[in-house]
Amino acid sequence: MSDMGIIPTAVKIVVAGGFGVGKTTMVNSVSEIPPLRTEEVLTEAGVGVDDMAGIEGKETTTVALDFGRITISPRVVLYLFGTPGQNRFWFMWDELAVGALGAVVLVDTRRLDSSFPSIDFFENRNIPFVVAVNRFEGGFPHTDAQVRQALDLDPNVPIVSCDVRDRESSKEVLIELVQYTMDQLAGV
Ligand SMILES: Nc1nc2c(ncn2[C@@H]2O[C@H](COP(=O)(O)OP(=O)(O)OP(=O)(O)O)[C@@H](O)[C@H]2O)c(=O)[nH]1
Ligand SMILES: [Mg+2]
Repeated sequence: MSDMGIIPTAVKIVVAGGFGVGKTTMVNSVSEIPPLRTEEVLTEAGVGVDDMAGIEGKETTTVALDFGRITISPRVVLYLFGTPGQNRFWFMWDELAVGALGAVVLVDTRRLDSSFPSIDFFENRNIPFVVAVNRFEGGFPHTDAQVRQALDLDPNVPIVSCDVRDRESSKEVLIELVQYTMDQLAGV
């Protein structure tokens, strides 16, 4: 076997979802390098523009991107790009998605609708994605079938439950995504 065999494969993954669903938290919890965050304090200027229902304690928002890295096996390194969640920054998304192999769409069951645009985005671009339900306290205990129906997901799109503040939990989501993406590429 040549030495080339141990060079890890760099894979670009997008972490998406609506405003305040936990994208930045996920990239931060799993990254093995100090994550790049581009957050600004939510100010009075956002009142009436940013929908804060359910996330009243939130103080900052991503204005450009989150960036992190995680090695999930000796051969595979994931480069994570977290998107901004607010509508007024959606112009960034096309740029962030270039070359992405797959995506995580995070959802908060209290505000499922905020993640609809993310699902459309990846469906339209044929980028494989998994839906990760972030377990906020006070979230509704939906079954996977209910989430699938509410989000009108294809039967094969994986749904996983997670706590994005927990490194192992976030890592499991990424492993599920890589597995699913590989299956899609192999035409399974
Ligand atoms: N209770 C609880 N709080 C969480 C959880 N995940 C994230 N949070 C908190 O929820 C808030 C939103 O998290 P962020 O990671 O900033 O969300 P985001 O999706 O990056 O937000 P934008 O960039 O503004 O779209 C933060 O205050 C987190 O600490 C969770 O699973 N449970
Ligand atoms: Mg963010």
